[in-house]
Amino acid sequence: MTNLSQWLAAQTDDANIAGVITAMAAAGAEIAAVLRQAPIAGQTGLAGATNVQGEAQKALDVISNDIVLNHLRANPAVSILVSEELDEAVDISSQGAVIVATDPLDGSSNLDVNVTVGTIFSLLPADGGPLQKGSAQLAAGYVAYGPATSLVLRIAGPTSVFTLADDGQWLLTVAAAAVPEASGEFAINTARERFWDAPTLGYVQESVAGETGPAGKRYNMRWVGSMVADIHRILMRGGIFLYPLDRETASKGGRLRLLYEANPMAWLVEGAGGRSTTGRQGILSVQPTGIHQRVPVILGSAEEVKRVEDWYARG
Ligand code: P6P
Repeated sequence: MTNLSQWLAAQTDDANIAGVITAMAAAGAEIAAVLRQAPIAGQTGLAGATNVQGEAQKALDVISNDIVLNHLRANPAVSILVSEELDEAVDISSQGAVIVATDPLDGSSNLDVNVTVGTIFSLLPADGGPLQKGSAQLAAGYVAYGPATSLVLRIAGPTSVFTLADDGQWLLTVAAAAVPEASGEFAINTARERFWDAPTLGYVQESVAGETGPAGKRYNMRWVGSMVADIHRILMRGGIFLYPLDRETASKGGRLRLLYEANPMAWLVEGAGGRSTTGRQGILSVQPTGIHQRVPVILGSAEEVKRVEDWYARG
């Protein structure tokens, strides 16, 4: 089976990109080992601090952030690190060619109940600074800490999936993920219905109406509450993920973060033939104004995302 270094050699001749991806993969393998033992080590609780988002930091949020930072500090290609867990961007090396934006442990509120969580990361060219559109990404990826530990990566070609072997190697298990254009599965937190705008409500009601409704087919609903878990399902079998702008999140611009959640996931999903939007524009075309900026996130099977865009286009 192809391993990560062989895949990287085939996908890019840029040693900086290959080096940073290798470092993030190593950080992911280290975090996976920590998570497997966390309940025994008593590390699933709170860290007693809050992050810039005002969210209570879990001990493992801080530990995961430190692991990522340690691996990146050892890598001369990295110029700046933007992390969900750090208020300000961290200067790593003035000679670095690559900016890394990361959510070191997304979905950590699920750790206490042993649900899949992940590390999400985005690579940007250093010369443009951290506030570049997602379309400028050099690469993106995530590590999903689930029944298997998966590393999903895309540079400029296919979105590929690796599985962490017992010997510590990342082995290629899906060479080119392909998000089915059509799907009968949507992922949204339906407890927020009272906050939804008309397009979101319209799309969900059409879907729930099933075979006799405008969509003309039956839908199922899945919501893990861990973005990496929901997106990995969509990458593997299709579906649509929605965390739309709603009346409660509007003042903040949305719930999920642009630089280290929306952009990398949009890069990966679009690389697999899926589609992404804020409802009003493609996620990768959003011009960031801040490193912790939030945006509405709708992405997945192209036909489903297009139906949501059509609802927004009706105004
Ligand atoms: P809600 C986890 O906190 C997260 O950032 C994403 O991983 C997940 O998709 C979302 O929030 C869940 O949000 O409102 O359903 O708890």
